Amino acid sequence: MSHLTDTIYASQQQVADFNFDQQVADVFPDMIQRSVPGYQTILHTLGLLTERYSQANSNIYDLGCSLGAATLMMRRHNKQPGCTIISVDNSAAMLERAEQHINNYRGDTPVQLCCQDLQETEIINASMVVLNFTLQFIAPEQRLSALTNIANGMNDGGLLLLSEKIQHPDGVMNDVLIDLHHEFKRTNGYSELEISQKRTALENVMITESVDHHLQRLKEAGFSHAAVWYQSYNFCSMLAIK
Ligand code: GEK
Repeated sequence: MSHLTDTIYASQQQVADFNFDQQVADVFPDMIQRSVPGYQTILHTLGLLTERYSQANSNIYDLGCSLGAATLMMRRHNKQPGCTIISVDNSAAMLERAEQHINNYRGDTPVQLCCQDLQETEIINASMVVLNFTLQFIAPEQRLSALTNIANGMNDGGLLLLSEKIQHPDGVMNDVLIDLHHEFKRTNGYSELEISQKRTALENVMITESVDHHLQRLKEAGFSHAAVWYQSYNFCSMLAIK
C-alpha cells in the first residue's frame, strides 16, 4: 500500500469535526503511525495474544478496523483451525481500502469485512475482540451497552483488547501527558498549526475517559478480569477476559 503523508491540517482552515472520510483513509497509515505513540507495540503484542487466546472454531472481531492492521496481525498469528475474522468499520472509505490492503497478503483464516456501526454488530462465539482506538469515538453514554453486547457474545476465557486515548484524573498530570504527546507529534514532523487544528477537529468527536472508569465499566459489562498492560503518554491499552 502506498503511504501518503498526512497534511490534512497543514494549512490554516475553518476546522470541521473530524470524520473518517476518503481524505483520512488515503493518509491513514501515516497519520496513525505519527500520532499514536505505541501503535506498533500494541499491534506486535496483539500477534502474541492471538497465538495464546484464539480458540478453534470461533470468531475473532476487529471493531473499527480502519485499514485492517490489527486484522492482518491476528490473521498472521492465528494458529487455530475453523476461525473467521470479522472486521467492522462504519466508514465505507476505510473499508474499501482495507479490502485492497488485506487482499495484498495471504492467510489461511478467512476475513469478512462489514461496513456497519459496531453497535449493530452481532457478536457470537467470539474468542477475541479488538477495539484498538475505536470505543473513544462512541458516545460515552452508549459505551456500556456496546461493551455488554461484546461481553455477552464472547466465549469463556475470551480476550478483549481495548486501546484508548485516556484522560488523567489529576489535571496537572493530564497536562503533562498531553504535552508529551504533542512533543511526540512535533518530533514526527507535525507543525504547531497541525497539532492545534487536529485537536479542535477531535474535540467533539473523541471523548476520553480515565483508566479507572474504563476498567470499572469493563467489569460492569461482564468481564471477569480487566487490567492495563501498556501505556505510552496518554495512550493506553487494556485487556479484559470474559
Ligand atoms: C487500527 N483499529 O489501525 N462503528 C464502527 N466503526 C467505527 C465507529 C462505529 N460506531 N466509530 C468509529 N469507527 C484501527 C484504528 S481508528 C483510530 C482505529 C483513530 C471507526 C472509524 O471509521 C475508524 O476507522 C476507526 O473506528 C478508528 O488498529 O483514527 O484514532
